Amino acid sequence: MPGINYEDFLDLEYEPRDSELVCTFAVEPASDMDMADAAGRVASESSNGTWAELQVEGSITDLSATACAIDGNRVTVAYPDALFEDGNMAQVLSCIAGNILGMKAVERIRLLDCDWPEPLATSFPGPQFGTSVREDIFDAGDRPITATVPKPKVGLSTDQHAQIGYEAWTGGLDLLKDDENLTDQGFNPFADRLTESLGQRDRAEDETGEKKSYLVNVTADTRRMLERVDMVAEHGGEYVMVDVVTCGWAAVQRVRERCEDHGLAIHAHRAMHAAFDRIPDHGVSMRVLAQVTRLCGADQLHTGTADLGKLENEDSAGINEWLYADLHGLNDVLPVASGGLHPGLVPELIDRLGKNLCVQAGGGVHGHPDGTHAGAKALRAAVDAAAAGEDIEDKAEDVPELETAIEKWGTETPR
Ligand code: CAP
Ligand code: MG
Repeated sequence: MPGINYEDFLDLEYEPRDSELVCTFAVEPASDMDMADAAGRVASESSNGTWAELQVEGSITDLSATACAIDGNRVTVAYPDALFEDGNMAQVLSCIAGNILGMKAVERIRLLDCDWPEPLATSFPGPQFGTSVREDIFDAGDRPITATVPKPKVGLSTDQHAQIGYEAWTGGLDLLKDDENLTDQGFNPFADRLTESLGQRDRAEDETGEKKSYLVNVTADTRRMLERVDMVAEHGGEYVMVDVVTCGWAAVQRVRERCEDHGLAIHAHRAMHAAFDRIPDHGVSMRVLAQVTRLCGADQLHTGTADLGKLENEDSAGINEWLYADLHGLNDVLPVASGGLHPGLVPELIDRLGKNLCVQAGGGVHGHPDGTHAGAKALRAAVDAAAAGEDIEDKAEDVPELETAIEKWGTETPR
């Protein structure tokens, strides 16, 4: 039984077993500590160690994690499978991203990456649909699907919101998404917004002959979320939107279960992720947050714009690659690029991130000089052109709405 001797948790010759969860951390030890000592403490505090030498008798299962590699500031820790409860993301995170983030033994520590072993990964459901939503729901062929989020974020009445949806859908966009601040407030109640927006969706589908869908924000406490998921199914929706970081993954797991009962897809928004991942040498990387979101079962997830948009993003392309890659047979996840996008940025976006994507723009649609409908036409035309390898400036000769968008925002990529 390991006690206060942190060396018990350090073995640089140790080869992790296939069944172990292997995590990579960036560690900056406290000023009075060397890296080996800090690494041992990370493995100790995140498995079965504590600060005191214990006087506990009896046979106790050895659940020690092992700090098994140190490379510069990178520390690899292997966690035995028995440490984890199957299918319990809250418990997994309490181990690998819990107390260690606040330990005095480290000045800074960041959970960079996890290698999920089969037994633990497959104890989670993963996405129901993943990238197949592009085909299964929209028949989008080889282009990215498109989405918009009404602006202003909050304050539009239900009628205005649904009307904006109609204009966006008939302008050519696939998805209308609620903004993260909009759930069930007096100025735009959830139930009314759901039914009115789906009514406008049906109208837009009839007029365009294209499939359209609505990402209604169900985020709340778990009980309310499940009621809202049921309502979406009852009224013929295909999707729900959940803000996965603010509501927590335990709640996402319940939503995933209920969505499977109804065959609904989950769109994961990630507000508050930057509280974990923005400081580069501390916290939890977006890559790991994306891994956790995939395991818990979201079908699509915001992963940033590869630096083209308004927000700081951590390696969108690398995260997206991970979301597409095989994970012990679990479905993949469709990445959503959003935040400060407009039609002029679409070719570079597709160049950086590929076409297996959802391209979303709020301001870049509703800020079009001729309004939402024109903005939607411009975005869809830019996506169609870029996906087909055509120059969007050539396309703009046939699509005046795109020409106006390019005149307004240009095609320059920000530094
Ligand atoms: C986009 C957005 C999303 C951000 C979140 C917004 O609107 O709706 O919340 O995309 O960031 O309110 O900013 P704009 P991320 O198109 O008007 O910027 O996708 O990186 O999680
Ligand atoms: Mg938003």
